[in-house]
Amino acid sequence: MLIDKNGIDNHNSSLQKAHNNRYACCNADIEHCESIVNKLKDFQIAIPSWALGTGGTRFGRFSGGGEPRNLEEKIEDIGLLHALNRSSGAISLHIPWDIPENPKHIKSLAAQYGLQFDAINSNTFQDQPGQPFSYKFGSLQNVNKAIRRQAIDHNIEVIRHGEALGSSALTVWLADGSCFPGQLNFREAFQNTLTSLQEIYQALPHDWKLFVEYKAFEPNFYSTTVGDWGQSYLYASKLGSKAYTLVDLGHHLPNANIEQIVALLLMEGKLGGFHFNDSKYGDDDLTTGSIKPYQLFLIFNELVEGMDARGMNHSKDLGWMIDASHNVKDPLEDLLQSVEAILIAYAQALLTDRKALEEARQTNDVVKAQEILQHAFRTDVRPLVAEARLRAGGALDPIGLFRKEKVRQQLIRSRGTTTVATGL
Ligand SMILES: [Mn+2]
Repeated sequence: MLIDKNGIDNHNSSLQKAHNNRYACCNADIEHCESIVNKLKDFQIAIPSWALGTGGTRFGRFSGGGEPRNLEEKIEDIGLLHALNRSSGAISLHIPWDIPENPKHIKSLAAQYGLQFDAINSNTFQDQPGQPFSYKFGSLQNVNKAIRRQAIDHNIEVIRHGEALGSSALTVWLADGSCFPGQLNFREAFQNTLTSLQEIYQALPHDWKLFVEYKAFEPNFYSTTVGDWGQSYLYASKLGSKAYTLVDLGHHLPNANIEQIVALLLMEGKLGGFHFNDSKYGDDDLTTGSIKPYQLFLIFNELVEGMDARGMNHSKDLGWMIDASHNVKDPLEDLLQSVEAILIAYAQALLTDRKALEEARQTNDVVKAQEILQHAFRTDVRPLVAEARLRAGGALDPIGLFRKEKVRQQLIRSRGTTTVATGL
């Protein structure tokens, strides 16, 4: 392990005094500070196996070196993140990019780092070497039954890989759609997709969930067969109680009110999971909280309120995952930033005065409602997040320690400068 307990302890003691002062101020100022810290400590965000290398665009890819060369090294990298922040205790695999050849070994390796296996992801948006049929014109929606069959079988195979690792959810994201008007019969594409999903659903173990992820556009530019939350909700409702909608922040049209979508899906018991990222224009896959931190807070505000209304466990009852790509940053530093941004938004949502907000709403006091939300958003909760990390055995300043220990340089030394991790 490139970062050990000793290193973390030394790092923390050098920062402890300043941190204690900051935390004491928060504790004096914020009601229920301790209970917020405990909830932060429990909150875990899964890291996808495809986000540990440098991401590319269709124009180019600029690797920073030291990328993980196989699944074992990806697990090591996530173990490193988890050691630093104690909030990245799960990994989400993408098949076939990361097929666990020896699941027992992979499962025990992950356990050594305190990692569990989160939702597992299928891939019918790319053709794989040796695959008999192409997904050029869609997978589960395809007009050709044999192509649908191939895509269904792939998803069932993914479920079996997940079972062997202890996952309990399958995420299906389909690139299916059309690029030009007239290309597809929308109803037929929907029906084919539904029938295919029904077959996959039948193959789910009894305690599994199926997440249906939607996306407004790209790679298809005229229609997407699971294009928005309404369409995803339609599939999830028709499939049954184990099927849920998955919200990916970057998969909406510009300015969509994602917090409202979240509120309604939670109300209907159909929100299954979340993919975090941020965007300025479209599915930019930027670091969570880097562009619209207020939106992230408003989403968490609805998540906390909606989950509490249904008596749900914040840390366990929804699937939380980062789904981003890093084309100019060190992927590990970027992931540390994303997790931090998520925890900050969550902490701010937890300190929102819900009783006062409800009173303001009942009296149509719009000014007061805004004041309450923005008071929470403008509160510096970073000392609470750091305190939660400290109590869980993590580092007070994860990126600071990552840099001080020259982790990337060590990874480059052991893995080389030309390694390319599988993924996007
Ligand atoms: Mn996603």
